Amino acid sequence: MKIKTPFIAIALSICTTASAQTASSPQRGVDPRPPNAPNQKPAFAGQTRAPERKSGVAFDVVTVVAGLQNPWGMAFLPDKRILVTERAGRLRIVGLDGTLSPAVTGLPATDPRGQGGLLDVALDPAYATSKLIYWSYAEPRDDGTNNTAVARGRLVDGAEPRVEDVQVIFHQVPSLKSTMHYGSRLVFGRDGTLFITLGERSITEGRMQAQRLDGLLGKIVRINPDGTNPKDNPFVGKEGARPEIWSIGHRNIQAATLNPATGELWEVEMGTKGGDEINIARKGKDYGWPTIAYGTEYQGGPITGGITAKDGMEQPVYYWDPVIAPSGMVFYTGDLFPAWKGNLFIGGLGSTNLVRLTVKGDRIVDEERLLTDLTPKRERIRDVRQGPEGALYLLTDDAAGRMLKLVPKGQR
Ligand SMILES: [Ca+2]
Repeated sequence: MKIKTPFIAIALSICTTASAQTASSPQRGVDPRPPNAPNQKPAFAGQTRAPERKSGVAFDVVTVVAGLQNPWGMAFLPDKRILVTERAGRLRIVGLDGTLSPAVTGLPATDPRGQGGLLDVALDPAYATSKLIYWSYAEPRDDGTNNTAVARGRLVDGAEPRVEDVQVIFHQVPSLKSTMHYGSRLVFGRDGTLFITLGERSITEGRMQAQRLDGLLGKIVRINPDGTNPKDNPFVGKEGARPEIWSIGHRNIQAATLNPATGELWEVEMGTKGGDEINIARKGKDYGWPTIAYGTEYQGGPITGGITAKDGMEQPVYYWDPVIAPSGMVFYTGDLFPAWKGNLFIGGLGSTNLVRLTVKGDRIVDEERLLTDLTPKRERIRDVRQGPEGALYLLTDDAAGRMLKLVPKGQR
């Protein structure tokens, strides 16, 4: 692939000092595997296979706690203890000494089949006074269908923690018979509204609704913390459109975070075979799924009409072919790793590593893969967060999953 942009020139100059080998082949990218859709062309230079640049940062990987069953999301309490979800339906609190609390009681039942269960968790922006926490989950229905839902409740701390005054503030509609593509990262915007990233439930019936305004499959929604709809959402007042919708045409978004430089919502979504993509989720925009997409169907063959671009539909900032199967993302803003400031970190489930990207404005200029040799085995990375002290925290997705933290070498 021929890529010529001013960004590459910048990255190349960095590479020259960092690694002679990288500098000699700067357009190779970090993934040696061939693309699944070799005939597809990026919409702009640098949209895929950014040059590899090793940041050369020395760090230790510390196990914070082991024995978590498929942990999915985490949130830091003001006293630095950590809320962590286990997909089977448990919310627990990791103490400062690494001990795990019993399951927090009072949460509604979840549907833990397939990719479902208890998923993300977030603190209220005013948690210090409200004690409210929010969580997303696969919500079972009496007729055998299910949907993504979000609830909030007041955390009552102690030896037997519980939530009280629980309110379910969001239900994805329609419910479907599927155990996949729940999306469900929770991100508070700077204005205090809550973004919920959603999936299209994988089955054809759901996929074909991802660009429709009368349902919430394949959308990012934006709600007030009490479940009401912000009056400045893009489709409020439009006949036949759901007022919760922020953006449309998404596949399955398990990672999203605010860009600290702009306050905009960045997200990574699971694509098909060769089409994982980063987007900046902007108000009212259409991100194209399933009309446009990179990659191919997992069972083979083109997606929809096999096109990758169309007027009125947004191009991803970046895409991966082959895919990483992303989950969890954060822009690093801490002081423990000065060389990583402003970098975007994304967890790889399928790639079983941690992706580091250098971001310049709305573009990705280089890529690095970290934790390619996690022991005792290669582990799927489910979530990535920055701790209050500036360490990077990860969850590994396994029946015996772990919470890990990356700290500067020798500073554990
Ligand atoms: Ca897209």
